Amino acid sequence: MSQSTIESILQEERLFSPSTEFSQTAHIKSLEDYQRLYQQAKADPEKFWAELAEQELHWFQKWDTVLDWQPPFGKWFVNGKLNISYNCLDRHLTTWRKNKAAIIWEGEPGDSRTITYAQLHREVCQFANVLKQLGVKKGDRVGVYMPMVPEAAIAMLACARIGAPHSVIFGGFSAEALRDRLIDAEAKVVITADGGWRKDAIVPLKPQIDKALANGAVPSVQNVVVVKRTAQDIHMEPGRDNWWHDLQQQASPDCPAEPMDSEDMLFILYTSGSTGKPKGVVHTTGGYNLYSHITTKWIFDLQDTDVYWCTADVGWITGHSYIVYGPLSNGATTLMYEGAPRKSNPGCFWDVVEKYGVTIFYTAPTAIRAFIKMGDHLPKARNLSSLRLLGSVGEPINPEAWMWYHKVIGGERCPIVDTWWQTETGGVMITPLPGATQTKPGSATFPFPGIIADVVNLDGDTVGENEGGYLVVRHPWPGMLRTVYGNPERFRTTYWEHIPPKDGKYLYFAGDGARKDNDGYFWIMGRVDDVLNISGHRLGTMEVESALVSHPAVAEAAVVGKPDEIKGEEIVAFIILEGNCQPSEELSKELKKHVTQEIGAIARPSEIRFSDALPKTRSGKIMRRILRSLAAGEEVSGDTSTLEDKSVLDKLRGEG
Ligand code: 7RM
Repeated sequence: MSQSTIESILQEERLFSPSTEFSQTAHIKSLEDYQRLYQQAKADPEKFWAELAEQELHWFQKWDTVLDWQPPFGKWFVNGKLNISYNCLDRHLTTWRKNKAAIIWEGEPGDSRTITYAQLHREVCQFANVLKQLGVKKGDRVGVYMPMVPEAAIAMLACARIGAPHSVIFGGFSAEALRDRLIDAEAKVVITADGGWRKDAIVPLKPQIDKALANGAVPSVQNVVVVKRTAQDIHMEPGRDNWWHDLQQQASPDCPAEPMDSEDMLFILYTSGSTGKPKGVVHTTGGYNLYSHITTKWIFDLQDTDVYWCTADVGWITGHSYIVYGPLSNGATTLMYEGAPRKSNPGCFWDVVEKYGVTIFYTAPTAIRAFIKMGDHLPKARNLSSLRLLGSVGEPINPEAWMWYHKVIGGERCPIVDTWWQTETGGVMITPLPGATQTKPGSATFPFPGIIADVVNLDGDTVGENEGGYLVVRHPWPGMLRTVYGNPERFRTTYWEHIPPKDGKYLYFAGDGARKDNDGYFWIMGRVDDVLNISGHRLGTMEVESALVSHPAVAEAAVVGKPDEIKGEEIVAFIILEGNCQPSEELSKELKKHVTQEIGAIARPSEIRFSDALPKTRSGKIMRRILRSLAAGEEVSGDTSTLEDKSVLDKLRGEG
């Protein structure tokens, strides 16, 4: 976060109350209601979650223990049996929602489709049978590498229906990143499309799959299913590749949902950490179903008349919890949009809001800041009066962006929910409840009922009011990750032992810095580790550095984030070249392209700085703090006494 943002946040005293109108019909109607729920949950968390699980979900068989906590390993609703696809589909078919729109899809260029609950159920059952025919069994992992089309949600729900954990890989990831994830997950089948639409152009997806699977690099993969979306020529490998529509047409629509154990794995989703390769975050069936369901219901105040739109991609956790599972489990209408604002159509988001009468809109601060720059005339030329609630996610929202969102998009009548959470938490953890919470621009406000969040020092002790510290959670919750796929040690050390447990009490370490103000409001200050947040996308510095050093010209690389007005952060890479290589504009371009090939465009450095040394401690650690100051063009302040070679600083300044 930039210095000016921090200063404006520290001065923020404005308070915004939900309108009486909004509160009256909301699920949680007042601050007192919230506080009562919060206290009940705190006093007896197991009772609180058990009552909700009973009321909100359909169980084939009830659990016998609510929580089995063997820190840091937790099991929720032990021996309960359910299926999230049943909760998202079948149970709505016996109600009037049978013919309600489940998914409204707005595609590019100009395609659209509305799928009712009955139709979605049929498609999911058929595709579940397709997977079975391809030999996918309960427990087998399925990779999903798709554009934003309904088939992505259908594939996820079909996997869940037969108990095959999915691993969705964002369509913007390169063949290399895709291969790493498919290998780690040992995927048996991969679902993809020929291509997707991105800013008026076709992005090839199937060729990336071919590249990832070439030369038997992922031996576990036996079949690929390809949705025809963009219809360009692609290679189809005989005996391996199948067209979605061919298989789907022949499949029976009869496929009862498999009764899954609460703790059966529902999905793996890869996310970046500060060290090593991305981690496969594991979520399980019962706890995740409940947590994504109840957070969607209360935080977005879902009512049956709502048209709900979350602009995330299904390749991220926000898409999992708040495009697919949460909204569908609640029987809501969820909108999926394939497009993105672009020069040829900068007002496209507002066109979608107007076209479908969107009532709830959930997006990221980076998008809001881009909208501000595009100009108020775009939203002002559309009728946005259907909107009644706005949400923000992915990174801290600066008060200026919050105020613009409130005034220009929300017409000063829509509550804003600034939702803090992570891939690991499964659902939103710190957030306003829109009918109850008075909001302060830039603050995620209070923990969701049942979430015991705190700001602590490295000893695990609560820090004082307005003092910065580490954001932690003191009690397990149903949506929490259960492990890191194939690496329980990494799970333990990254999240639960970073702050050493005391007297058997384990704290979940989120990796974010935070502060609580005099009124108990949480202010999230950004990552405290080497995780970057580029336009709300999470990336590890190490990942980008490994990509850079895999280029033959690079001897050493150090990557830092530099504050950016729109993206939040952008990537600056400091590079030491191999002895026989010379810095050049051309090489700089080539290295950027290389990172795009190795990881994807989201990891492309915006700046390459060649150097002949890096600031290191005597023990050889790169001092990123110094590089961050240099990248931001700030004075290097603070302690530099551990710097091994002080002349490095002058050299680096000369380069900048
Ligand atoms: C949902 C998601 C998680 C990281 C997290 C934070 C940052 C997310 C907010 C936020 C401030 C917010 N999952 N973050 N939401 N920071 N205010 N409302 O983004 O796993 O991809 O990223 O994102 O640093 O640790 S994620």
